[in-house]
Amino acid sequence: MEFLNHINSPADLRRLKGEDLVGVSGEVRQYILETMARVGGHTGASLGAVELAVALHYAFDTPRDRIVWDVGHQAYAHKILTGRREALLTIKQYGGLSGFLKREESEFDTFGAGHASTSLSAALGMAIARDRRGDSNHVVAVIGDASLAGGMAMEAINQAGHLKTRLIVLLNDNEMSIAPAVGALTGYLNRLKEAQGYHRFKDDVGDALLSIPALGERLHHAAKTVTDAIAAAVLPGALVNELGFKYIGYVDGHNPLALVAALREAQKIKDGPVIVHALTTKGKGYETAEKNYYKWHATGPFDLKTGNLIKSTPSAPSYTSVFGKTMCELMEKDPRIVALTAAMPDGTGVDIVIEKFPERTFDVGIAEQHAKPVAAIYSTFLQRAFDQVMHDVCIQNLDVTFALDRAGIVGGDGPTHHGLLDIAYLRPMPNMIVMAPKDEGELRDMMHTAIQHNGPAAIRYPRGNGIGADIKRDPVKLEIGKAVVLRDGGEVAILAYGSMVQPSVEAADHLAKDGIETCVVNARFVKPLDSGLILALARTRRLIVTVEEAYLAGGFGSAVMELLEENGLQDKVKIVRMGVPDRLVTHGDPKLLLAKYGLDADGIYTRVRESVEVLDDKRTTWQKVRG
Ligand SMILES: Cc1ncc(C[n+]2csc(CCOP(=O)(O)OP(=O)(O)O)c2C)c(N)n1
Repeated sequence: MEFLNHINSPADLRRLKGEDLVGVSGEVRQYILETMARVGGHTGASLGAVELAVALHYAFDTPRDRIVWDVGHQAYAHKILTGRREALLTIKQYGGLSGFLKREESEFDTFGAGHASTSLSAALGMAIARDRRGDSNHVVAVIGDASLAGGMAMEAINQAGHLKTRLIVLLNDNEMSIAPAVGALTGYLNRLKEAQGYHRFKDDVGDALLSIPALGERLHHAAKTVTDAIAAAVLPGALVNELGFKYIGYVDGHNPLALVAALREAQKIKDGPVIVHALTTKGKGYETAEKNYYKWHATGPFDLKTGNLIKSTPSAPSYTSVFGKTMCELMEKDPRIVALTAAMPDGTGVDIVIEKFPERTFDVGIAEQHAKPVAAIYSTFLQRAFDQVMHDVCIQNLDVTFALDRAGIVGGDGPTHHGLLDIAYLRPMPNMIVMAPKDEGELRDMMHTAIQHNGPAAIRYPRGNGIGADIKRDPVKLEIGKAVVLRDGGEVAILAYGSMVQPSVEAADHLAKDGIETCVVNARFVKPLDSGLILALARTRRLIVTVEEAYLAGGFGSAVMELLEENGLQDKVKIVRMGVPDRLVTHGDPKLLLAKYGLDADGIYTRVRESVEVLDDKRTTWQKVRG
């Protein structure tokens, strides 16, 4: 690595000659490929943004100039150029680099990310702060075409144009989200590319773009010779013009010199925001990834020579695939059902539904805020639709099912992607039913139940594979608000929710061997709770342990405590709540993270044992006092 070995910060990059940038980009691309082949990650997205990162750190004085990446999944080249080259091998692993952007990780990560469409608001805020300070640094937001269509990004565009704030937006346009990008804005961007004027611009001055330095002057000269409304590489497009943005484009997003030239032109614009429109190819430079851009957005490890993914064969199907197949079955039986996804058809299992029912399946783009009625959305992404769930669905008691994939600890994607809040944000909403299956068979039952139910319902299920339950049998309608006692006896009751049922059963087996008999309940519903059963347990047991893979605050255990308090039983029984405490959960192997919070069979066993011992000690002391 002729160049990379000597680039430990963007300042090193900026010492190189412009013509070296092609070589640097080649090395960065190769490095990403070799590393991703070993550890996996957002391979295709990051390959597509190599030259963007190189050009940005070359053209701007980072970190004084601030680059704000949207989502951050495409920023591996940025990580490599900002002193994290070696560490890239640890990406998404416990204790290693974050898969997205993180302010604690680097001064070059100006804004933490993970969710889409936030960069423009953040960058606009930074630009306004700069102006108030009387500073002169640049602020650049880098955003993909799909994320640009997200509501938050649109809101920021509206505000930036209105304020005329000096701000640069680098649009990474590859016509893709994870799946092909959808929506009117995508159509607009495509028309922009097809417009005659822009082609003329490209033909007439394209070569000039490559010849830096002194590019600006040549461009001005060339532009004067173009007869239509193209002025000095600042081209007002219909949308951007109306909204107060200048437009520079389009630029070949894999030509670092052209990009540097365009970014330097953008730096000269002082009187308002400007969009630099770069055309890129997802998976650029790796044939398999370019061809299968959809699958290669993110990958596991792969064989660099063949491009074959290295996959272990799972023992049971994933919850996601059980969801997708069950949706198809349910939609076959009931023509009223439609499926929705927000830019995640394959991640949520809706991809097979689209194939079978193209007319009844809708990809709404990265717009979680307006999806209805069986809406398959990751738990973490539904967070941004809180008000829409309440206002648009619960208040009107609409018949909408929310299928919350990736609920709980998700692993490598870390704190932005863990789905730990859904119980807390859904539980207070009137009319909402909230449930979680103990296994993939029960997921099918719950989908069937939610669809039969009139009114809003949410089902949360974890990332990854099921436990090998029977998914052949027909799904059955469950009684809403009814829990199931899986094992009875003893003075202790473990109330487990969703993914925590299985480890609780294992813990109970282990406890029984120690002579501690426990009752284990599959709660099924956190709303409505099975109050009859829980109150009866509170009256007859010494200890109730609630277990959930979610934040404790506002979660399942909280719901149980509220129920006891409402019924005056809060002092009757000792309650221990197990779940995730009030702190950010890092990225890493989910098993390891769950174990860290005691949320596995061993952890549950230990906690119950300790709690029983404390109670026994108290009992002994009390008996001694009584004499
Ligand atoms: C709110 C939210 N919804 C969904 C996602 C999942 N997601 C990650 S990257 C991505 C595609 C983004 O597309 P684009 O902005 O065009 O960037 P590209 O990957 O094509 O470079 C999606 C949908 C997310 N990160 N945040």
